Amino acid sequence: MKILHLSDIHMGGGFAHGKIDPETGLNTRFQDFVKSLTKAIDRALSEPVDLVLFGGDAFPDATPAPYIQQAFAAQFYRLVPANIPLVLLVGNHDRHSQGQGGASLSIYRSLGVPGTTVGDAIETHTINTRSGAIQIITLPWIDRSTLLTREIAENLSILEVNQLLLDRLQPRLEGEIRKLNPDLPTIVLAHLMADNATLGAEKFLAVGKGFTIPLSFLTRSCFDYVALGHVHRHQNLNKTNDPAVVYPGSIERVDFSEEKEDKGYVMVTIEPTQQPASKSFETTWEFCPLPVRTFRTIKIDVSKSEQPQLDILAAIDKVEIADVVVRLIYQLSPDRVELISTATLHEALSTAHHYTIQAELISQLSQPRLPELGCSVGDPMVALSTYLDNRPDLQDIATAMIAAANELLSGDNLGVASNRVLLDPESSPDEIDISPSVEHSSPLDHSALDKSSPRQTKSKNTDGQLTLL
Ligand SMILES: [Mn+2]
Repeated sequence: MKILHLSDIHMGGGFAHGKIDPETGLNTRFQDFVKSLTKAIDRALSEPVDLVLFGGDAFPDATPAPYIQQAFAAQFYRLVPANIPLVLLVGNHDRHSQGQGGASLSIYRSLGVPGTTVGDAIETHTINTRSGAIQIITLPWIDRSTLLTREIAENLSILEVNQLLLDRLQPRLEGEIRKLNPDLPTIVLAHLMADNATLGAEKFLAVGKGFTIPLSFLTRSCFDYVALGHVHRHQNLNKTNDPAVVYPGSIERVDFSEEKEDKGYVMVTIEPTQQPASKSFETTWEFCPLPVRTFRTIKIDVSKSEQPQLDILAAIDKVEIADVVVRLIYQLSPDRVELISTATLHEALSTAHHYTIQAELISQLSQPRLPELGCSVGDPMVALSTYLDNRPDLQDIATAMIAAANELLSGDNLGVASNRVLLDPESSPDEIDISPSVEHSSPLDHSALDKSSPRQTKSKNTDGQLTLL
C-alpha cells in the first residue's frame, strides 16, 4: 500500500515575499504554493498512491479568501475521480475560535466529498483503499480549549495545564488503540509538537502557547507509521523507525527561517511482512523534495569598511539572485551612512524575485547612549526606568512596560521559560528567525524593544539617530 503524506501547505501565506503577477493579478508566492501542491498531487495520481494524508495547516487562518480555498480544493479534488481516498487533518491554523469552533476543512465533510475524511477529532477511521483497508487515528491540534473547560484551566500554570492535557489525552489515545484491528495496518495522523522536534517557523507560535507531546506517546509498536504535521522542517523523530515518526515539513518556504530547508512530501509504503515476525507489516518511507523557490540571505558587516558601498555590491554580485527571494542585511557604522546609496543597492538587487534591505547601525564600541547608565547597572528594573525617563514618547506606556517587566522578572513565566528549554534543545541560534536588527544592538537600543520589523524605510528618531522603521 502506497501513501503520500504531506503537510503544512499554508496556502495564502508568505505574500510579503512575493509580488503581483501582472498577467493574473495574483501574488507570485500564492502561485508558487499552488505549483508545489500541484506537483505533490501530480505524483499521487501518476504513482498512483492508495491514500493521501494531509497533516494540517491548510491556510494561514481558518477564513481564507475564496480564491485561495478554491485553489486548495481544486488540487485535492483531482483525487476524487482517481478513487484515491484523502484524510484532511485539522491543524492549529485551521481552527476557528468562534462557538464550537469548526475548521476551514470541515466544509469537505459537509459537502460529502467522496473518499474524503476530515480529522477534527481524536478518532479512528477505517479507510478502504484499492490495496485494502487501513486504520488512521486522527489527532488534530490540541490545546486547552479542546480538552479542558475554562474554569479548570483558569488558575493553573502553563506547566500544570500541559500536564493535565497529557493526562486527558493519554486515555483517549489508549481507548483508540484498544479498538484497533490487529490485522490491519495503522497510521497515526497528528498535528502536534513532539518534545524533541527541531523547530522551524512554528517556534515562536509554540513557545508559551502550545503544548508538547512526549515522543513515547507516538512510538508504539501497534503503529506502522506516525504521520505528523506542524513543524515546517522535515525530520524523522524516531531514528530506529519502529515506527517512523515523520514531519514531511511545509511544501514551500513560508519565511526566511526555512531558507536552508528542503521542502517536499513523503512517500510511504506499508506491506505485509513476508517472514513470520513480531510485526505484521513492514514500512518504508522516502522524502521527496519539491523544486521550490530559493531564499537567500546576504549578510555583510561593513561597519569597519572604508568603502562600504563597494563591499556590499561585491557581496550581492557573488550570489545568484535571479528569481530568488533575497534579504540583504548590512551592518554599518552610523558615521558612514552617507557613504551608502540606497538607490544603487535597489538597482543591484532588481533582478531578484523579491528583496528587502535591512541596515543595522553598529554604534562604535557599544558605548551606552544614556550617560546615567554606565557599565555597572546591575538591576534591570533600574535600567528600564532610566531608559524610560529618557523616552518622553513612551510615557503613555511606561507604567505598563514596568508592570510587564516586573511580571517577567518575578518568575511568573517560569512555565514559559522551561517550556522553551524543552522545545528547542537542539536548535542553534542561527536557526532562530528573530528580527536581525535586534541581534547586535545594545540592550538599551530602542530598536531592541521595538517589535516592528525594520524594512527599507529610514527616518530620524527622537535621539537624532538614524533608525529603521
Ligand atoms: Mn501548525
